[in-house]
Amino acid sequence: MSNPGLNRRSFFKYAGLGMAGVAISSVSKVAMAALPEIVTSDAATTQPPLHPTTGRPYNPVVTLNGWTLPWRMNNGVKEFHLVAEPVVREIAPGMKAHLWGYNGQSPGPTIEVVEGDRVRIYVTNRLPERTSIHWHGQRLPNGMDGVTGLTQPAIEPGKTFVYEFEAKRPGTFMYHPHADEMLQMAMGMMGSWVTHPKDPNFMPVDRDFIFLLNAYDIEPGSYTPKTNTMLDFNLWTWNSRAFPGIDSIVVGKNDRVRIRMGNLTMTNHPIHIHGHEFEVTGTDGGWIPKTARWPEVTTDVAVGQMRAIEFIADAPGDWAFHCHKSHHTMNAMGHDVPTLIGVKQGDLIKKIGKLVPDYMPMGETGMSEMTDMAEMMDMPIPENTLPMMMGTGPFGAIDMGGMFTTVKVRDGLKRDDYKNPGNYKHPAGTVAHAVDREAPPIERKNTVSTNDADVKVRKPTGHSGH
Ligand SMILES: [Cu+2]
Repeated sequence: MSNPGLNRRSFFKYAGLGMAGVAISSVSKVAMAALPEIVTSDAATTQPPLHPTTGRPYNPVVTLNGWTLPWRMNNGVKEFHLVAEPVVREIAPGMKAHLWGYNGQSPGPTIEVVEGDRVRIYVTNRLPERTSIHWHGQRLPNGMDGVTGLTQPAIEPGKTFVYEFEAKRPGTFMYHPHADEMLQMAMGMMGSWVTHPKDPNFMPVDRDFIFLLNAYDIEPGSYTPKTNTMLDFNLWTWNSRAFPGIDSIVVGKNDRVRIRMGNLTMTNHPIHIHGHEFEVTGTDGGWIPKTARWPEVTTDVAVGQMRAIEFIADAPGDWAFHCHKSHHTMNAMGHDVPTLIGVKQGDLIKKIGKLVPDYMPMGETGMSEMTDMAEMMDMPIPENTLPMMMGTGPFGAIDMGGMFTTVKVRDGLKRDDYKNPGNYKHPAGTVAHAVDREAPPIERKNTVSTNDADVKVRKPTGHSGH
């Protein structure tokens, strides 16, 4: 492993340095050595794909703003070690959240195995309450399904459990607790799982991305999510990041691209791409035969679902890629604000100002002014809070937040080059621009008055030019 941002808090490391016998003297060496080392990451940026050096070959995925958990081979069994623990996650520059997650981050690391692998996962609980892990979508023995009380006793704080099963079905899955589930998932406990096909040439792609849709309700000025919120979340995130904190999806021109998305929020997300059409090629139930696919530019990902989409990235540019629910491309300040378009606030401000000295009018011409104000930095927003719309592009404010990023299609990228290539350079004459001409006066065909009850509507006469 040469990924930056990874730390090894391992017994083995200290033993190797001759420091054994200090902290571990009270624990049997045999018991300690039986557990795989714990690898953690504190990076909130996308880590390079982890190419397998042991076990069977496969084409690794890239976890958006995340990473893949290294494993060790033990007599032919792939062994992983997950630690459930409190973590600090940067949601976007300027805001950190106190979440629960796995191995230093929320979401936890992606687990990648190959169809037919024997997998053993140790789960250590460093939370203040009991937990378990459910392996969403997997074929496994009932007792490995991770439902506290139903299929296993809870993993109490300080305890380590082991799960073991064969990764039977190739596809995309998720993992999350099945103990105090509402609270633990609202705190960020979840991760992705990919079982690669035995045959690396089955449905090959050039770039393969994965992330989870999640959501938080963190009051402006605070750090910890409100865990009883059912629908009114104020941070809509991909892998616990909100735009502009979500990395771009960087792909080469003519690459076949797969994006796998799992939804562990409380509502559906219609995910939309610009400039391309895709097909849904997989769900958490398996891969979809070619004859059963159809073209789309938006696909709804319902709660508890995974969708894998695929497209040929043949159109160079910086293409928006986002949830189509407009409230989900907004950050914390975007809620509970009255619509004030067209409301002249001049006199009102003076009156309110006497009662509330800090009152700040907003929204008179729409909400874009919010972005401008935030950027001018003269707008007092609470500490640790993201303005509702952020992000700057080459042409000005992008007015977005939440579940939004860009697919950047570029010529001549090297394998494993996922660096942000900067802004797209548009060929001359291909950018929408202002015209220096007056718009003609509007000629109204129908008259509808909303000013009085006596509304007059003239019906079309059948020859008005349509
Ligand atoms: Cu959404």
